[in-house]
Amino acid sequence: MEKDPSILFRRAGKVIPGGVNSPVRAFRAVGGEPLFISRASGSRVYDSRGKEYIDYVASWGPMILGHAHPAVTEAVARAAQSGTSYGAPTEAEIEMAEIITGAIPSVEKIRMVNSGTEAVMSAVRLARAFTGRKRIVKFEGCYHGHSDSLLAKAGSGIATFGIPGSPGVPAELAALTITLPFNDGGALRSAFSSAGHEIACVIVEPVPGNMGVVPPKEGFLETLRETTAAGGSLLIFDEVITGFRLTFGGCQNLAGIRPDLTCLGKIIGGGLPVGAFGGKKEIMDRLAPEGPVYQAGTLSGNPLAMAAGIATLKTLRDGRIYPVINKLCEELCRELRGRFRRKGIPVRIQQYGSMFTPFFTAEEVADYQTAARSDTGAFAGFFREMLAGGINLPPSQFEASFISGAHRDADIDATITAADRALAKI
Ligand code: KE4
Repeated sequence: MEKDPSILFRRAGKVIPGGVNSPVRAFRAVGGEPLFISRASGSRVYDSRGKEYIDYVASWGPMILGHAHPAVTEAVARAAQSGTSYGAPTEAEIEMAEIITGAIPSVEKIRMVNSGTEAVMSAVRLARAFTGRKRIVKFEGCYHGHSDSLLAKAGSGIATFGIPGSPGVPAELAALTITLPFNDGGALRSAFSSAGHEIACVIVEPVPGNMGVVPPKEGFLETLRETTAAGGSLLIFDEVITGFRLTFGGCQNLAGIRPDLTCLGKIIGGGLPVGAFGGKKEIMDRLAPEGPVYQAGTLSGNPLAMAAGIATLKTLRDGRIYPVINKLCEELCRELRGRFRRKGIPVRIQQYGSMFTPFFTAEEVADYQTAARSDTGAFAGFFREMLAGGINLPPSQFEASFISGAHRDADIDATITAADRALAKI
């Protein structure tokens, strides 16, 4: 039955802050009211009025196979027949851990949690315990979830709303987070020359999606690895987005870099709530009950989430999807670049594998300062016209769009047609 999204949004606003359970969904940065999605299948989502959209949000990354993939939905339905949670170890958790440790060589042991935030929060605590140091380094525009130490100059919703940090985070704690410009190896080296002995870890999105897609410059990730190793700090790759997005493993597999700890989420849960953090045995074995570093979770390794994640990873495992979705992404980005160029609109479409972002700026976006100089008003206008044309893009300049295995040439063609119409109007 069709439902008016405005009525739903007003009803939601009475009982949910901002009417949403995650801020960036509220369309505040692009104007208008959010869609209320009633169902999704393949490359499409359907709103509460039944209107169909080609989807590039992909639930912010997890839906690499497309929505309602039968392997995933059948696995979840099957698992649910045996119950939904036990609070005890299950074989499925072993299988998940074996798949991930088999795919990412730097991950010798892994702990399942329920979100990317939890994965990062736990990995940072573990790094502080393992090194006995307090300070952490992150990069401006990278988003690592909403745990207190990581909200400084973050990307995603923090960048979208221009929130400098977040009220409620004690200044004493925020002061322990050093924020540096992404792609600036020199800034990292000087931070280490002045405070290296205090730095527990450096955390980075190896290919940031949370300031929009910003590829790492040649040698940057290597500098992080060399500098942390020399300084006795841990290198944490936050691969919540990039894990199993760019290859069957982490972005680290492609970069040939072995971080000390890796955070995962999104794709490994197949759309159900999952996060994970893993790394070297000698570090991971400091975790309770093996070691003294406490970390826990009622629903960690939940049977339904494991079923969805294992079904997703088994479907990805032969690796055949990656060249296909990367090629579709290249084609879409190439066509869009041509359209904007012919209209004389300065847009920089940055792509990495099957993720992309149209930045409304003429300059190369190499860090958050350049991303922030984009014309977010022009992005919002383009977003609204594309939505009207049946294309569901992420409602923020500082996010990534994703191609799934369910997208076809026809979806790309329809997206280009919608872009032609949108450009005629903005
Ligand atoms: P969650 O706690 O939202 O599961 O994961 C936090 C996180 C950690 N690391 C990276 C690299 C991430 O991208 C995220 C979450 N991503 C955002 C979108 N870019 C989640 C969307 C939202 O906040 O609604």
